[in-house]
Amino acid sequence: MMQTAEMLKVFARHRGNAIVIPGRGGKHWIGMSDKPNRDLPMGDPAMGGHAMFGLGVALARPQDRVILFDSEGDLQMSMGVLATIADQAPKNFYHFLLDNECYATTGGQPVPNAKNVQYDEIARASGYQRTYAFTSLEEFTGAIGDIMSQAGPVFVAMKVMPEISNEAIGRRPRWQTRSRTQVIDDLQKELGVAT
Ligand SMILES: Cc1ncc(C[n+]2csc(CCOP(=O)(O)OP(=O)(O)O)c2C)c(N)n1
Repeated sequence: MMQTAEMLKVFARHRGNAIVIPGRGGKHWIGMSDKPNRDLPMGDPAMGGHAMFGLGVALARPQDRVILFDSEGDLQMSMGVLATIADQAPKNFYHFLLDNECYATTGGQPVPNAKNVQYDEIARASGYQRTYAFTSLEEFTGAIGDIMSQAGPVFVAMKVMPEISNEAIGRRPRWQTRSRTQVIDDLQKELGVAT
């Protein structure tokens, strides 16, 4: 397993000008992103929606690369999205999965069959042409350059250490500095898209 923050540090060197949806890695990404106006941190949205949101952004912005950091609890809520993404096959879409084998945000409850589900194989069987699975930061570091230099859609499953929170969500320090509306507004301005 790797630390999400360490993995994101490595990824950051390959981000280029991509739009990044940091998902449940957002609390780490916010301190290391060099292009915050091209980030779409959604905070803690309804589970299951991140991948569809990412697909929508990728289809709307074919000229930009779109990177999504999904999580396995979210993905299990809406596994059918993998077939939809493979069907649409956006060349600019890079689908990363933070698999910590539990629902860390809400106290670490186990995700069904967490140790045995092979998400990269599910993505491949759903039609993704390129899929990867990494358990160590070293392997990930060695492969990320090549992964980002090829067209999407690509799926990259990563085993990450759970960072379990038990404090009531309302009492946790807020890492977001912008509301969702502000985040979308900032990206639209950055891209020169009329609002
Ligand atoms: C539909 C829905 N149900 C429940 C929640 C409460 N909730 C927020 S995060 C979370 C766990 C998410 O698990 P995972 O996607 O694996 O990410 P992790 O928290 O482990 O980083 C839950 C149950 C929610 N946001 N949406």
